[in-house]
Amino acid sequence: MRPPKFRKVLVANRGEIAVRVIRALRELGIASVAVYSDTDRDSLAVRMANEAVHLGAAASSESYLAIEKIIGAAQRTGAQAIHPGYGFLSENADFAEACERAGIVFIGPPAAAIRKLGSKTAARRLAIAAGAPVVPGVQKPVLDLDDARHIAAEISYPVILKAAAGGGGKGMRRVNTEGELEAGLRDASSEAERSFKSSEVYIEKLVTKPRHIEIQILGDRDGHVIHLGERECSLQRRHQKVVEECPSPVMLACPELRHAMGEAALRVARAAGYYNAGTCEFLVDEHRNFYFLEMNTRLQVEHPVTELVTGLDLVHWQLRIAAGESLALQQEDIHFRGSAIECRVYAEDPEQNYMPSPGKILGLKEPSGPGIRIDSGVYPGWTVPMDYDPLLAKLAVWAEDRPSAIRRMLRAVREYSVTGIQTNLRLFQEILEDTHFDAGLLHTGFLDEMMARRGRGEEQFEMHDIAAIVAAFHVARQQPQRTAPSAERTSLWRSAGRTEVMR
Ligand code: MV4
Repeated sequence: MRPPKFRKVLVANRGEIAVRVIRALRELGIASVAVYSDTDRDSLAVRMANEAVHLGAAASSESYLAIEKIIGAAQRTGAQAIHPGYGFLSENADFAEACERAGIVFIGPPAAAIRKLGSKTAARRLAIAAGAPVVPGVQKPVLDLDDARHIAAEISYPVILKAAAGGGGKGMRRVNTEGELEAGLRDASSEAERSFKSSEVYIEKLVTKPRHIEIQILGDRDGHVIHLGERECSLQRRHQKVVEECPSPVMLACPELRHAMGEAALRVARAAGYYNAGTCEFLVDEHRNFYFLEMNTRLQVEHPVTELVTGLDLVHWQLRIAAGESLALQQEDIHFRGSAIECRVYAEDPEQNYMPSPGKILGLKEPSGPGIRIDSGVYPGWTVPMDYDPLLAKLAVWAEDRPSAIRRMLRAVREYSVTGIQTNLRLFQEILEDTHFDAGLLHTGFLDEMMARRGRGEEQFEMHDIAAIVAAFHVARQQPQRTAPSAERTSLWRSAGRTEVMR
């Protein structure tokens, strides 16, 4: 293999993904530079990197989102490239362009593709032009209630209202009948305004009980693009993925669906002039019709399940493509073997409606043995900060088939022990022992239904709860020795008539 073009790469991220990228750099003989905020001074990534540069205060705006600080760190350390990980600046076209202007390689897609695919409406138009199926709907924002009535009648109920300026479920409302439309439009618009500073919403046909299945894409700068199969990501809580797996159980019953979705994803990627790693998200209905939702222009959290089943190292390929190498893989070279499942281990308190549970990790016992992979960003004695997403680690397993993978994951979860903070580990045991999960009967409402079956529906917060939580934050903020949760990390919002504290 040709020697790497990069001698040194800066990792512009934190936690488990920073450790993951540093490990890939070590294997390729490339020096690593970590960047860190005040609260991450003793982080595992800082300990493992060859060099580390302090960015500033815990607030992301002062650290992991501070474009000029990060580029300055790369210039001062002589890094030839920057890996953005996921989240933070990983899908920020301005950052990608700032890197290129500074003569630093952005390890990801071209800024033009990030910009093109970053707008949901532009991505939908691009997908339609590329011949990828999209959900029936009208992408232009509704003008008023009459316009909404007309569009919804044309699409036919049930419909879904979505915020034009953002995603992730905020500003989304299901409307079953015309009688519900006025209230739905009012609620969706006001939440869209609060969340995205734009009250514009548009209407789509509701896909009932959909699966959320995504296709991994890998392309080089010469326009050669392949897909690496699918990931089943339907197990989500409040639009946060919890358990992912590869292959999707639905593909085992319908392998031609993988080919059709893979081809659609490739058409979107080619139309966008895409290269490096990316992911096309789809909804799949109960009749196995699939609909393009959006394309994520970054490496995903859940990439390990694809790596386990294909045997490829996606971060290695990202680095090689960014260094100008051609993708020496053809579609026929991609084979899928066995089954992989990933559980995202969060510092969350199941007794407090999965509120973040920061604090010092007193004890840590991680599972091991055949087919176990742990991508962790923590160690015993590390204090999980309240400033960022509380992901501790990803536990992934591989086995010859899905039933074996479920058994192996159950064994691994039972071996996993974290003391000093609360975690969501017990939730995985419930999921893995659930007969509907075992049968592969997955859809985006699965976890809500499973919890309802177990008599533990999502708790609702009353406004007096909110007042108590806000007061607690205020008190915490007054304590000199503690940093209160940063505003950008935790926000309260109303959704579908209930109020939840959301990360
Ligand atoms: C939908 C849908 C059903 N029908 N669109 C949620 C956030 C954004 N990614 C799109 N989402 C959805 N769009 C139509 N026409 C259901 C969802 C949805 C969802 C999608 C993927 C993963 C989890 C989800 C949880 C709730 C709703």
